[in-house]
Amino acid sequence: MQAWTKPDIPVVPGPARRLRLYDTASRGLVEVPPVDSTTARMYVCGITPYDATHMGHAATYVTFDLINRMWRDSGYDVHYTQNITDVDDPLLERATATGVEWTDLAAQEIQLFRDDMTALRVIPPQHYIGVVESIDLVSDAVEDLRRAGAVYSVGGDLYFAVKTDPLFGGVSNYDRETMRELFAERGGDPDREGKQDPLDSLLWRHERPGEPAWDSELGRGRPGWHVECSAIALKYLGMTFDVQGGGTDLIFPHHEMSASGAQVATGKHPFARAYVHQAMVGLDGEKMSKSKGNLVLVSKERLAGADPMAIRLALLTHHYRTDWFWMPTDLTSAQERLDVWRGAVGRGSGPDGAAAVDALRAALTNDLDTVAALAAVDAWAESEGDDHEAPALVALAVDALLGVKL
Ligand code: 5CA
Ligand code: ZN
Repeated sequence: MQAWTKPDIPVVPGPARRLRLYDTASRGLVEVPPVDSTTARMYVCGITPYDATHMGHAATYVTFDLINRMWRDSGYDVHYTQNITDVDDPLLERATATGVEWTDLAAQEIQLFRDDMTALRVIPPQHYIGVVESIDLVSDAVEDLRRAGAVYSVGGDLYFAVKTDPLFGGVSNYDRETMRELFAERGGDPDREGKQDPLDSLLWRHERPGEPAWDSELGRGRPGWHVECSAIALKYLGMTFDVQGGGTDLIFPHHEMSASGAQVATGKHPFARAYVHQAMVGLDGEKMSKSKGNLVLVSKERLAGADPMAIRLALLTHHYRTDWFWMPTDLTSAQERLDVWRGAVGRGSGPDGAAAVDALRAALTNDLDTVAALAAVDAWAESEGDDHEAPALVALAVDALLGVKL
């Protein structure tokens, strides 16, 4: 699948710093990639294409864009892969409910997402991969699991037996009761009769009348959700890549199951060196979600005249590990800040530019502390100084590191 237009990414002078990120699995800060590596590999779970792109989605992709930018600043060759869940129950249900062909709905929403990502200056992945174009890949991945003795059938649907992974649970660290609750809430079927373990997850759903299906060695059907991401990540990044990313709503079951499937299929561990999660963005006291319909869409705000750089700045105002609620005033405050910054980089001189850039790098490499990063730029913009090169240097760094074009 074609991704979107790549923004210019200027090179910033001065020494880079090593990125540390909070890893959900080890519950601590980790440095990725390892010191001796020249490449950095990241997989971020992409959209299910309907009701895209709301501010929660945007916050997620901007967060992982910062990781991409910090790695590039350190000179790493970044390999970035993102999927599109372009066939799955919620998409099919929405298409049926609105009387639109599911393929048309997906195509239209993917294009909207591309336009939003371009406007927000998010660096595109090199591999932007839909499930529909990966049917053989996913069915091969299920075959690998079958060879590893991890697959059984319930009425023709194929399931992954979680007991085959002794490390199952190591991504989320949740207890069984929590897992079971979340599994039921997030697309799982703990109560289906015939399953060996309530937590076993669907790998391949055999054809049902009126549902899309593809021929495969597994029988006519379509992929389950979790195996899609492990199959795509393994093919385009390989085992033990650096960052597996998405929102905290994906910790369980999605990231636990994808990691587990890959571990059982390859006999190796871990799937990713760090599991990084964006906290939830909400609206009016609830998580912003397609199923609840409480959405603020990037495209609507853009159409209403919002500067995409103000939207990006509004998202960066919150640390990625803190849940927050979108407020219309977020956008007005971000626009005010943007105006101040633009005024400051338009001056003939300012305070020490190299020091401001180092403060920006120090904040962002410290687990993406955007709150401190924005404060560093504010402090520079609010003071006077006689460094004539500072305005251009700060504008360059804000563009390259924060992705905000002034
Ligand atoms: N297609 C799957 C991942 S394979 C999926 O979760 N799609 S999604 O469209 O529901 O979400 C896309 C991305 O945005 C995911 O990484 C998800 O964790 C994140 N996300 C969804 N809602 C929010 C929210 N309210 N706040 C922050 N991130 C969110
Ligand atoms: Zn995923």
